[in-house]
Amino acid sequence: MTQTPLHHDDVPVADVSGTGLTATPTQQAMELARRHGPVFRRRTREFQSLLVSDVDLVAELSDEQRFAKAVGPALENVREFAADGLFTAYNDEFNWAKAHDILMPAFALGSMRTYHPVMLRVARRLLDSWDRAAAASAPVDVPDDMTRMTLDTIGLAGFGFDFGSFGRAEPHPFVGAMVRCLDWSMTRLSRVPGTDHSERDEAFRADARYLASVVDEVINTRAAEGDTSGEDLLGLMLGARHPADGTTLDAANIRNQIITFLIAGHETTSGTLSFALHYLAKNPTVLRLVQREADELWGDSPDPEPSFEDIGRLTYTRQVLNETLRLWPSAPAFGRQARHDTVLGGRIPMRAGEAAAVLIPMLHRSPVRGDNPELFDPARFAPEAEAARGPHAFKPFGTGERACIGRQFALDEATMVLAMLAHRYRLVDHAGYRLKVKETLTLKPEGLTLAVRARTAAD
Ligand code: MNH
Repeated sequence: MTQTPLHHDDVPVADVSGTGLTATPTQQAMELARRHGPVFRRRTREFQSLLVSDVDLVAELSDEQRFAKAVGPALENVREFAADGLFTAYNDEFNWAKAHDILMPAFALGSMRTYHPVMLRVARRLLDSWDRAAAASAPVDVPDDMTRMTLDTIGLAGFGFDFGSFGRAEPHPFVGAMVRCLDWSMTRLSRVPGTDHSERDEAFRADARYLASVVDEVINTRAAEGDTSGEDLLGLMLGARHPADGTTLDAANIRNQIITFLIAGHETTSGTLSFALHYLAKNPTVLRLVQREADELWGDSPDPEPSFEDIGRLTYTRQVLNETLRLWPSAPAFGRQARHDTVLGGRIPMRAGEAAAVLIPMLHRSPVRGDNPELFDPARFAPEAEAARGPHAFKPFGTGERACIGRQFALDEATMVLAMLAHRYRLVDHAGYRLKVKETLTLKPEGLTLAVRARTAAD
């Protein structure tokens, strides 16, 4: 998309064309926002972005009459391997509306109940693995294990495909290839013109081909079972006809959707759970409250059987996840573009098609949060307190009709797993971990390990 921004305004400009984007562009942008305020232009050598974290401006950008999703430079790169999948489709691409309509039923409230047994089964794989680590007094690699758990869950719940991640010494190779593809999409934004990137691009294409080969395996596994119908994501993709024209999704689009869901369906949930475990290990009082909530449901049963209804009862655990997503929204930005010429905040002219990016971590630290926005405090998400802040102060799942389709899926999965882990283990910050946020388009706590011990009556 070409942009011809107007400049007759007083928006501060942060020029980073000298240094370029760093390896942690979100945290770099957060620093720039601290310096330049809640709306500024970031200028690199190649492009310029309007970065917004002011609640009122975000409320305007969320107005679907005036703005729509923008597929910005980063998502343009992701399109190189996810093409017209739901996440990276352009608003006016027919396959977006078609796939959205066909796949929506899989995310209706009633469908969440059908995923519950699979989520529980995979959660138990995680507990078995942590039990073994506890018995051996070995620390656990938190982001790796959360990734094992969330990848197996979306694989089984969405596609009936078992990645078997807990039976592997290293995460499934899909994960490595995916992380490198995401990283390529991010670092491609900060390339110095004139330098040779053919080696990296070749490696990227090999990784993208590998992701596509995993998709073939997923489809062939279903075909071998002889039944391509069904209510899960893959069944809907292969079988469901669009009401408007009676056709199913085409083969190329199905592959793009499978790649999209295998990535979007696990990577961000894994980061969120990893950050949440970090905060629980650092905040014993909060951990205690999560444990109390779980104990009330499951007593001291060594192998509880959480019901689907239990998830709705884990309200404090949900607050912990919301507070985690406030501080480190694992998908940290989303783009919005003007539908027609307009003026943002009464002073920033935007041409039709011109885009702004919402810098979610800074929106979530805005002055409406009070004096100490850096403090981890799940009490902020007590229902009355959050309702008073209105709908635009908290946007970890984006906004509008292109908001996250998997939000309920992610929250159900994360809430149950977090409560089950807190119920069963004492989390020990054995290494005195200092939070370091790794960026590969999404965010994760780098190098987080914890020691886990079975809880005793005294805990
Ligand atoms: Mn999810 C879109 C964040 C879990 C599938 N997701 C988005 C967007 C954000 C987001 C932000 C909007 C991006 C944009 O406007 O450009 N998603 C998350 C977070 C979690 C998450 C923080 C977990 C925590 N997402 C999931 C899960 C799935 C999923 C789980 C699937 C099972 N997300 C999607 C898809 C889209 C999306 C698909 C694109 C929807 C669309 O544009 O129609």
